[in-house]
Amino acid sequence: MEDTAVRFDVTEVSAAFTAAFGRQPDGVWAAPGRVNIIGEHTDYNDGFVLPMALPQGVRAAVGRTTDSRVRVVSRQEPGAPVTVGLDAKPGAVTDWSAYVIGVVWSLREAGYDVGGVDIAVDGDVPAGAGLSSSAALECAVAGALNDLFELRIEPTELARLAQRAENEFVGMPCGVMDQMASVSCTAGHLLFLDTRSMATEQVPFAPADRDRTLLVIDTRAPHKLVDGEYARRRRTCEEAASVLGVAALRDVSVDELPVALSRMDDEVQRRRVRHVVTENARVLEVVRRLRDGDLDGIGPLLTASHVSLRDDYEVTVGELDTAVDTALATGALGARMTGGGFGGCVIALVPTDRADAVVDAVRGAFERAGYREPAAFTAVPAQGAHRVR
Ligand code: GAF
Repeated sequence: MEDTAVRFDVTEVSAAFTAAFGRQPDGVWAAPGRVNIIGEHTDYNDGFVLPMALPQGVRAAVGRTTDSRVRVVSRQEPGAPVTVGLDAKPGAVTDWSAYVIGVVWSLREAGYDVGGVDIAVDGDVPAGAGLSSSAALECAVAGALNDLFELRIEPTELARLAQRAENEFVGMPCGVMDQMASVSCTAGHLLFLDTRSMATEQVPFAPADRDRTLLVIDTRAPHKLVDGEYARRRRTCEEAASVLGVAALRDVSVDELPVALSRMDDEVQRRRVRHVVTENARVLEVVRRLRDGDLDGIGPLLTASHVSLRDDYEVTVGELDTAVDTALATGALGARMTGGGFGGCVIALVPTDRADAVVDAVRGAFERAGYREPAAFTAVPAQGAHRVR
């Protein structure tokens, strides 16, 4: 299994800044990627989520300038700096730099006085793995601008502004979970977030103390049609809420579900609603069990979440289902896909002495199925966005 030590080495991102812009940065900021323990496709339904920050993340070396340009380089995208004016609008750039320039746009749109900046970024969140590399990028930059321009934006508002960058500048209609996880998670905890009230609770999570391991298995399945499918599901949920006469699907309880389903004619819509309503209930139950110290008791809820995402929300692919089934057959207490789906990662809660066997079994099953070789690591809840230097 891969080593999971925190690798926020700022030397390389600072060197990339100096190579591109010929001076030292004013500082370096970091923001993590995340895995979501449970609460999938609930955030844009005003529901509940329970993510944790990963040690992997993005570093941003940033320096103020006296002109009115934004210049951006990335260690993962060699080439000349992407350069735009401070007044760049959505559509001005459409590549990776949109996640960075979009944050400058979003803060300025909200009336914050962000001036010219040079930005170098570096990251070690595997891209396309559903571990929120984009939110990490947005939040590292947002944190840097907040500090450098002394904007005094509160964490929740900063997450909202990063989300707006992704929604309106990048064009991905995501919810707020990933940005909140990147900004507000703390080491050793899961972040229980109510995406309607934006209330948060830090839930202690230390599986190693109970001889348990939270494995993240990256299926490396190629993402296909992700954004279109995501947007379609979001739209279906909004239409269903409107049919039911509620502000969001969060307003439907499990007890009310049979009646709600009987009021919808469309079978696809019914399945999507069933997922969201039962998933919200599962998040609350997982939090309750964790507060009671019943770590193993969350296993069946994780697995039920996967089944719901597979059968009702229809966002899994063969690789995700194979990884979950194999992990469970090899002794996992619970397993599920995590993130938006259509590829990406699976999490599995396993007795620590079974962790290697689970990873080996998944590797074997993938080989037999002709899938790409998966990658795996142990997830330990890490710190949210912060200034490194
Ligand atoms: C993606 C989105 F960005 C999140 O907002 C969330 O909806 C998630 O998919 C599914 O739970 O990561």
